[in-house]
Amino acid sequence: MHAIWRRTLTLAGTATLTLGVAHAQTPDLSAPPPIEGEVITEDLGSHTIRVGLGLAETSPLYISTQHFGNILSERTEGRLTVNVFPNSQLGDDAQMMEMLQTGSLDMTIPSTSPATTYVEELAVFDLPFLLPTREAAVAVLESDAALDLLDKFDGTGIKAFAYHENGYRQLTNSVRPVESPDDVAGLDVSGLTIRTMENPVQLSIWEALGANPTPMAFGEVFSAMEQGVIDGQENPWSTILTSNFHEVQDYGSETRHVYTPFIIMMSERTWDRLDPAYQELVEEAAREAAAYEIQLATEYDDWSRNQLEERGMQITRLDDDQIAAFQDAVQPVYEEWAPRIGEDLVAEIQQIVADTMND
Ligand code: TK8
Repeated sequence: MHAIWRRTLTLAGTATLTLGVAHAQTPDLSAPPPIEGEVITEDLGSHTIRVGLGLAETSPLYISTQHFGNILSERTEGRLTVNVFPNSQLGDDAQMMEMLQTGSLDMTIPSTSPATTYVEELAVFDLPFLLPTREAAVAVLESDAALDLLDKFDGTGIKAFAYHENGYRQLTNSVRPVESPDDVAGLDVSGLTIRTMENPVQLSIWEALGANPTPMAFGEVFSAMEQGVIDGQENPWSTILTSNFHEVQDYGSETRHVYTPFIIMMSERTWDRLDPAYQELVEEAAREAAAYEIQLATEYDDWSRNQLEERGMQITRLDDDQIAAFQDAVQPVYEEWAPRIGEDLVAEIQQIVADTMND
């Protein structure tokens, strides 16, 4: 194999050069499902729908959003088109949701965690170790309990359609290998400064683990790590890879401490401008894109971890006992937050999870 200069995946549109062997940009991904269903041949108006995303062009989220656009355009003979703006270039999750409210952006697909500003109960997804398997996670995302939370955006100026997968979050840092909560807290040395999403439950998790949690918008994380303002962050392997975090993070730990979803959503102002036939199509395409995204995210997950290792990140796998130590340490998060999120909702989700485990 020849060592060559190559362009790595880009962050926020800036190309960086690294010396290394050529790596595939994406895993062998499933092709998008065929676009089926009736084509609307009647001219019901033409619209360009602008979608802002936090993640890069190589992310499962971006690829599925392209598919969403292809569905809309093929099934309206090109009258509905979608323009996707990746890399937080239009703003971070919180800003883009505000832009939906004012109508200055048509669509975005934020994590549930910052969306708790609008629907508090979405914080159920921030509870650590709630969704232990992907099968359980998908069953929850498709459940009435979860779908009812999307209806609660009514009256906010935002219309929420479906859940995508963000995925199992893993810890990375630039200081030391982490095998236990003690490694996070540091004991004799200082605790790791960890960027968290802008969400109080996420903050509680990292406080419970003895870190110095620092809430921050996603788009600022790479440079904050590069400049040493923070030691680490947590995100799914695919995001860590497609955002080039391995360039500034030497250590990863497979903690799987939280599974967070994304929500595909539209400005109500845009929605109101669409003919009812187009509205129906948008909802259908959003659901199809969601199913495809979950499939892509699943395909990306272990592949990304392996790619990160190949690119030099030292990744610590944790056995069941080691995971249990993290679970014990974050128990106070449940005590503090389950009553505030709603004990009934938490119990309902836990029951759906239990049902999938007993099958
Ligand atoms: C991207 C974010 C991101 C999330 C985070 O817009 O903030 O860490 O996991 O992927 O939604």
